[in-house]
Amino acid sequence: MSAWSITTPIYYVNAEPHIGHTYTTVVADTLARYHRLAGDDVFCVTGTDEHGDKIAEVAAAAGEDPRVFADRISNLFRSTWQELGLSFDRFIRTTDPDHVRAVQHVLELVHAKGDIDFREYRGLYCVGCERFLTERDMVDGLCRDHERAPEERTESNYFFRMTRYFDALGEKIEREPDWIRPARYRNEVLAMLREDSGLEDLCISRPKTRLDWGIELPFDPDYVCYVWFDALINYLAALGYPDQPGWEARWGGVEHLIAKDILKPHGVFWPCMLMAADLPLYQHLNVHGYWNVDDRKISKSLGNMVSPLKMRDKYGFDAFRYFLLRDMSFGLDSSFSEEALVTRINADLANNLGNLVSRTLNMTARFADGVVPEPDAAGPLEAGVEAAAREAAREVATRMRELEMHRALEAIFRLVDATNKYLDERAPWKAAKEPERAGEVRTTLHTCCQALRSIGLLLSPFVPDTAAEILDRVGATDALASARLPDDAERWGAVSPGTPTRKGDALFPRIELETGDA
Ligand code: ME8
Repeated sequence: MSAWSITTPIYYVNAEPHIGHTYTTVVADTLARYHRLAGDDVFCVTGTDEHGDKIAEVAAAAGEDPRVFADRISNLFRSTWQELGLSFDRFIRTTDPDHVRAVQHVLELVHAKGDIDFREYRGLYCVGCERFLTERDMVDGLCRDHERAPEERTESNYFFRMTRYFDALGEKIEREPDWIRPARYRNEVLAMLREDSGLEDLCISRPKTRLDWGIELPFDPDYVCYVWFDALINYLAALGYPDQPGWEARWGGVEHLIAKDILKPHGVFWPCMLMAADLPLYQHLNVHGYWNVDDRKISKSLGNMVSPLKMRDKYGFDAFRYFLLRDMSFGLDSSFSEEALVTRINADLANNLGNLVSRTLNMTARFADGVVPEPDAAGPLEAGVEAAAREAAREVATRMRELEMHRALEAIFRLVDATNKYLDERAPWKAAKEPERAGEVRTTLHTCCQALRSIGLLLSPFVPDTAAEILDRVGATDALASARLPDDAERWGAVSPGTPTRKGDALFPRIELETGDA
């Protein structure tokens, strides 16, 4: 048994959950479900990131205390994931007392080691923004938002001497090519570490006179901690660092999931922080691409955020999560549209999978009194379906290790296709008309019931409710409780002859796309 601790980013409480957050959270949930079924020890973490300028500003704009504001949005994230059946072992908030303790603990360690020093910083400060501006914040020398010239100011701050770890980090990345994956992001991190990238030591404090919504530095009460230094430590705090039993074992198997937008803090700041605190590095950094909506970047002003609850209400959440997992190659960008969603649901779920389930169980009701029939000896066609189940189970195991969820689903649907094709070849609706072929009909339906059990087990991490329904209809309700993937999905003959089956309604009725929906 191996330990798998799966993390999502902790989301800022300045936006409501949308398709992007939902994707990472669904991937975490799918991996967690898969590894639980594979018998691994799984600990799954998500949460919210609540400190810093950004949150203080939106709270002020809403006329609310930042704590009250953060409570409200954090609860919205938590309840959304709960409503969608995405379950976590820990929902961590950066305002939780154990997180605050963990951050202060790391700050003390790194400070004691001599990796934090106090420096004067000189820069262009915008009074409207109450912060230092970067090149990107300015147009023609004026603040982009306030259209006024920033003033030159000097401020003293604490800096984390991160650059001294760059060589060690670069060596680690060279030594373990899939540590940051897929490879394109590993190469991006290597480029960040090169001297000409301009990446310097990290300013990790904000004077309270300017911002007090943050965690106080344990060695200087006039300052709070910079929000990224604070937020990254959630991954340790959520596992019980520094003093809860068992955190080390969990930390040993940490798989971080993020999108490419936050590669720098996770690929550079975080490993440097861990090295400075003399802690082991994470297992893998898994980086996915961006969802665009109707080929445009998601943004509040475009109003194209795509609410997961609305998608659930309209199409069912299994259909939506199937689309997310099937239509994005992990690592690359992908585009969402309702038209693409509906096309995918109709083709894969209504036609392919739905038809197989309804054909098998309708004919079992009609020709076998609704119970799994006793088969005759299996022939080459039956052996072909069994081999397809074996191949699917093994390929899913390989693909899940590589985080290629879309390929895992393709493999499962090859089994669905093979079973549909087998059913067409055997055509039990014709054979049933000839009494001397009764044995063949029984064998055919028996084989399809076994295949449905394998399909149900394999689909369970991806579309849990649908999979449970398929297993229930085929009389394998308890299969999930004791199943071990991948072996159990290969086990043929596990649904015994005589087991009652149930027809049920269409799993996924075909959807007609309303004009104007897309
Ligand atoms: O960055 N496509 O929080 P955040 C795919 N608090 N994924 C997307 C996405 C999109 N269009 N938009 C958002 C933060 N995401 C920090 C993280 S972690 C210590 C601190 C997902 O609310 C994706 O996982 O901006 C991305 O990395 C994350 O939301 C950013 O969430």
